Formats: sequence, C-alpha cells, structure tokens
Amino acid sequence: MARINKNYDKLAAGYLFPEIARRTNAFLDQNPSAKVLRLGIGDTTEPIVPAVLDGLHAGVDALGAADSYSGYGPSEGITPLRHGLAGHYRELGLSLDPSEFFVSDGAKSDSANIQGIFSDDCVVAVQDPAYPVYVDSNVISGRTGEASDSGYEGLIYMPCTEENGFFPDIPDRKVDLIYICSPNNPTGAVATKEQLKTFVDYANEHKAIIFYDSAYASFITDPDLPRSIYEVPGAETCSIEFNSFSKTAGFTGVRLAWTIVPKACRTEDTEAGKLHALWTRRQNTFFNGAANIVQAGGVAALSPEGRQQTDAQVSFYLENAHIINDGLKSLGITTYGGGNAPYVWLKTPGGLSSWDFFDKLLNECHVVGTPGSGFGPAGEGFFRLSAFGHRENVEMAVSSIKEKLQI
Ligand code: PL4
Repeated sequence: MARINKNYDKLAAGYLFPEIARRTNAFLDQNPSAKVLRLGIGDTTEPIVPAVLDGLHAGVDALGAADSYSGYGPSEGITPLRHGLAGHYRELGLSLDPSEFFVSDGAKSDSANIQGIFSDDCVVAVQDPAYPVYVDSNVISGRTGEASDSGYEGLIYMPCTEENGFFPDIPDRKVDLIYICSPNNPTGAVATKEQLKTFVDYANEHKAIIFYDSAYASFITDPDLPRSIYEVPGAETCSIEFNSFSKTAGFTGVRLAWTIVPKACRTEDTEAGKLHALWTRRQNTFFNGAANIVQAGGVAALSPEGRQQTDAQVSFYLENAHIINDGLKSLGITTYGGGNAPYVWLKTPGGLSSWDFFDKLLNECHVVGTPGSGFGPAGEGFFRLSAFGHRENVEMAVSSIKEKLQI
C-alpha cells in the first residue's frame, strides 16, 4: 500500500505567496474595478537588458545549426559559465575553483534540496524571520515536530529583531545546519563581516554547516559589506553559498542560479571533498542541468557590458526602495532595510498584526505587501514591501498609502 509523506501534514498553512495571491484575488472578486498595486512578491518587472538578451538570442541561434547544436549538458553547468562565475568572485578577492560552482535553475530549489545530503537527525537553526523555503524543506524532510504559534518543535529559531539590528546571536547550543540570508529576505538587513565571523567561528568549532543565501548580494552598495560569506576567513571549510541571476539579471522567469560547495567544506564525519562529491552525485541523479539557452544568457550577464547594464537595473530597483522608504517615513512609520536590499521592512502602525495590516493596506490603499508573520514568529508586527515594481506603480502605491492609509 502506498503511503504519503506525513510530514507534509505538519506544514503550518498554505505556502505564503499563494496565500497572498488568494487573498488578493478574493479582494478583486469583491472590487473588480480596483487597480491593485503589487509590492508583495519579490518578482522583477523591468525588461532584460540588451547585452543579456543578445546572449539569450545567441543561445537560441546556436541550436539552429548542426555544428553549434548542443543537447544534454553537464548537470553542474557549462564550462564558460562556471569559469565566468569564478571570475566574478575573483573580483571580490576570492579564489574559488570553477569546479566548486554548480549551476542550477534556481536558488529556491537548491536551498530547499541542499538539506537532502545531510543526516535526518541534524539540528537545524534558522534566522527568524526567514525565507519560508528553509523551514518548509526541513519540515518535509522530517527534521521538526509539529507547528505551534511559536514555530516548529525541534527547530532552533534565531530571532532577528530591532534590538539586535536584525542579525542574530550564535545559537546557545550545538546545532548542525544554519541558514543565513544576507542581504536578508525579508528584513533587508545586511550582515557585516564581523557578524558573519561569529557564525563562521561557531560553525568551525562545532563542525556545523552554514547555508548562506546571497541571492540579493548585487544590491549591496556599501563597499564595507561582504557580498559573499567566503570573504570571511575560515568560511570555506564550513559554508555552502547560494546565489541567483533572478534579481540581478531579471531572470525570475528565465531561471538560472548557482551554488558553491567548496572542496574544503566538511562535516564532523567526513573529510574535505565529501560534501562536494555528494552534491555532485545528488545533482547528477536528480537534475539534468539548466537550459543551454539560459546559460548562454548567464555568460552574457557576467560580461563587462552585461554587468554594467544589470548594475544599472539593480540601482533602479534600489531607487524604488528609497521612494518607498521616504514615503513611509513621511507618515511616521518606522522602516528598515532598502539601502542595500530590495526590501523595505516596516513596523506595522498601531501595533496591528501583520495579516491585519495586509488587509488594511489592501482595502484602504489597494496595495499588496507581504505580512512579516509569514516569514516566522519574529516577523509578527512587521510587513515587507518589495522594490521590484515598475516605477510608476511604486510611485502610485506610495501616493495611495500617503493619501489613504488611516493611521
Ligand atoms: C516567490 C532569499 C522572492 N514563487 O529565483 P530563485 O529560485 O533563484 O531565488 C528564489 C529566492 C532565493 N532566496 C531568497 C529569495 O528571497 C528568493 C526569492 N524570493 C520573495 O518574494 O521572497 C520570490 C518568492 C517565489 C518563491 O516561492 O520563491
């Protein structure tokens, strides 16, 4: 008799983003003429820049000629892209080998799948609030107990609060797998090298592994802030890093990302090289590589011209974040983030719950955001606005909030 994975039944509620879509659609059913301004999901809206489009076109054209046609490629990614990525990190002063880069179709899938190469009894620590994928993938894999208002039993929550500047202290007990996201989704906070060093030292001491999600690294403008965890001495032995072309090159629908598993990275029961070998084996078994057309676009995105154009687009989104921040602050709302990240994290006015504020913002201003509590217990009382909208929509949303929000 076939039986299902009962861990799915533990998942607290519907996945956050479909739930937002459900509530928004219900509002539109009731108010069909309303123009809803979406600052909820972190999804890019600007067109792909010309240099990257040229790369994608070249990828298509290559398939149309017998001498340049390619079929299945290496599941780890094509050589020019892995070399290009290693070159990108060399600019940060880091010497990672191209073979340590695993190209994939998304940081979401990689950050969800990575736990699969670790033992089921690993103790997991997450920043709270956090991108829901880290928690849900471990719930599904059976590393937690049931959910309650304070989170999942057995999961170690590391609160990120106003008091600690939205970066947690190291765990006060031994944990095995630690998820850190910087620039952070949802708080927009960026960890300093000193803050990351506390975790790198902890991980090396306890033979723990850090999963470092740097999907928004290209939004860092402050030259003193680290764009990769490997800028911290000692990180290569204890850290796996995820990054993505999604937000940098407008590839949220195109799909292209990379994960770095250094050969030096190891666990308590393995030698250096084993984790790299396991992830290679995992990807070879479950994944047939990112689309060749898309990888050609990725190579173009890393070219000098591609970088210049995508950097300009990132600056454009950061300007949106400034507009949102300025508008909210003018109403006396407390905000965080937005300076080196595409998310503005605001404290709900009047002490409203995150979902109550979601409904209020939608009903009064026709603006959709993301409730902080959807990212974890410590997100309650906060709310996230995304800076990825069209400028016109961002400006309309801010005007609407300034004119109509009753606080
Ligand atoms: C909505 C910290 C967004 N349906 O595009 P990927 O897979 O390379 O990267 C996804 C990703 C990875 N890491 C972090 C992220 O914030 C994201 C994307 N997050 C958001 O609004 O929080 C899009 C979410 C998408 C989803 O469920 O991921």
